[in-house]
Amino acid sequence: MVLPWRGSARLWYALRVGGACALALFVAACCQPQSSGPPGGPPATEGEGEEETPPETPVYTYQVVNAYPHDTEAFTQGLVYEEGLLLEGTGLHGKSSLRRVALETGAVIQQHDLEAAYFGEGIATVGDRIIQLTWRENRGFVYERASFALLGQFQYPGEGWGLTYDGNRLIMSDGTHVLRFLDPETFEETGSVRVRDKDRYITRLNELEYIKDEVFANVWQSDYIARIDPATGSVTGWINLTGLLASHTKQRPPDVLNGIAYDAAGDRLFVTGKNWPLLFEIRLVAARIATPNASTPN
Ligand SMILES: [Ca+2]
Repeated sequence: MVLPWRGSARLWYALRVGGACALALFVAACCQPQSSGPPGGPPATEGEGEEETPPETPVYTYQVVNAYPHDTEAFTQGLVYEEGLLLEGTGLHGKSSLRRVALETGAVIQQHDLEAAYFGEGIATVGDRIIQLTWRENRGFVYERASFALLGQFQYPGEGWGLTYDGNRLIMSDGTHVLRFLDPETFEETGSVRVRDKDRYITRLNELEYIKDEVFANVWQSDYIARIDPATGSVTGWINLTGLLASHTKQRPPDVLNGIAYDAAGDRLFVTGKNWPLLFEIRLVAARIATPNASTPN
């Protein structure tokens, strides 16, 4: 089943989004940091007068609580925790899949392969359904959660990167600094926010996870996760995951960090990377925050 899409609405939408993206890319290019830090990482703050420097955005580091095997054939693009298991969406043409994976062994319990024409991206669960985006095919897939049976498809303009669900809305990234909100039944866009840290737009937002009223977002080609207030788009904190894989293996990361999942009942946070041999449960540590006396780890 392909959900109906109104042609005129699509054209209007494409024009609106296209124009907005062009402007956004121009603005984002103007706002890129001029000095230190990886792409998308915390902004440099040097060079300003002490009295005029705004409070720094908190930066968290991590403690590794557990490390679990992860399939190095999995080009991780979407990750969701599900009662002792993980749901994982993988990418690359000809290798894209939807999987159900045992957390502790990394064993693939169930798998649905996408046709080679599709490059799988973010996934999210909505009740008894799983939604999966594709990169540049403008196509989303809807599966029955238990069986992975394909229930339907939908279309959207622009690229598909990350996806998560806040209980009411799907939240989608597309490689820019914009998060879109989608109706989980019709997949129509219902709003959007532009993500910024102070006066700097944060682009390349990738895999997403909704955690306690915040959106956590991998920033592509960086070791950072942005913590975002979805009401405003403001980055409220950064998680610096530098050295995460190296802390357990001598292997160089085969590709970038990507994949965030949250066990709400157990308050456990999981992260991994594309083709990584390990998936980690981590605990956040407040490493550097604006107030010197408030550095207690949480
Ligand atoms: Ca996720």
